[in-house]
Amino acid sequence: MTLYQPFLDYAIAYLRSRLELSPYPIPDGFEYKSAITGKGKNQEEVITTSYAFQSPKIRQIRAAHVQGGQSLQVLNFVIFPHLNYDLPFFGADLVTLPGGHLIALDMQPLFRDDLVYQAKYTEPILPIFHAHQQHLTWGGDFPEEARPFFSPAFLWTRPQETAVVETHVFAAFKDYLKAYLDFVDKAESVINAPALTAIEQAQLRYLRYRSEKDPARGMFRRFYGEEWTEEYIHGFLFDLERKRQYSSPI
Ligand code: DBV
Repeated sequence: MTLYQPFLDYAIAYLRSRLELSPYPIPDGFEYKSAITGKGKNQEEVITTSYAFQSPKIRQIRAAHVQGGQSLQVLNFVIFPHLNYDLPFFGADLVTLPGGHLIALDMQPLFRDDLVYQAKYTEPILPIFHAHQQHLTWGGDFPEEARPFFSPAFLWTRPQETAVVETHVFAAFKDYLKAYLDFVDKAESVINAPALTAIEQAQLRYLRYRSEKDPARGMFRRFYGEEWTEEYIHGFLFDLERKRQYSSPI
């Protein structure tokens, strides 16, 4: 069992227990991808598997799971609500590289500096954030331009010990996911036209940032080539712009 498999299994089972999940299409060639990296004795198979679901309020729930041996494990898990809800994104980037673990967990806000929005979607999370932050201390610098996309409850940490990932990070992941689904339960459809436009603009801003700055781009290109990588990023991981072309404007 690899490091993040229990996170993935838990998340899918828990989502099933609380949402009416149906499959979300994964384009051909992305459900399973494998490559061999390294030379000689250091050869290692790197497998990337993808999972995707949708529900009445959620446009896309998707996970990318990269398994490449002890020093290369990644679970990137994002929930994208439908554009008629003001829900934040659930964002988890759980990364293990030769240099160590890097953990990002947040309810990523549509409107970072809007105090009414913060009261609705950040304040309820703060007790959970503070409880976990005692074990998961601030991970230090991260790209300044990414700031607008994270909430004040952004759990960002670089644990030294794998045991910390298995215990404290897993506990935080579960608590954030539960809190997120509590928000989903309560969310009511937005019908006001200016509010809908603002949501769409915020979703596109987030999506464009993440697809342009995907920190995994270099890794994926090395393993699977440029063409596969760009199609994976724009056609699956961050696919809103593609999907929008085929649906009528809300
Ligand atoms: N990150 C992704 C996807 C990944 C992925 C889809 C499927 O968005 C993996 C894989 N993240 C991944 C890898 C690294 C990071 C790092 C492999 C290490 C890159 C490297 O060191 O080579 C949060 N992820 C990071 C970093 C941050 C995040 C802040 C450090 C980047 C740096 O220091 O430059 N999550 C990430 C992020 C946003 C987010 C930037 C922005 C909104 O939600």
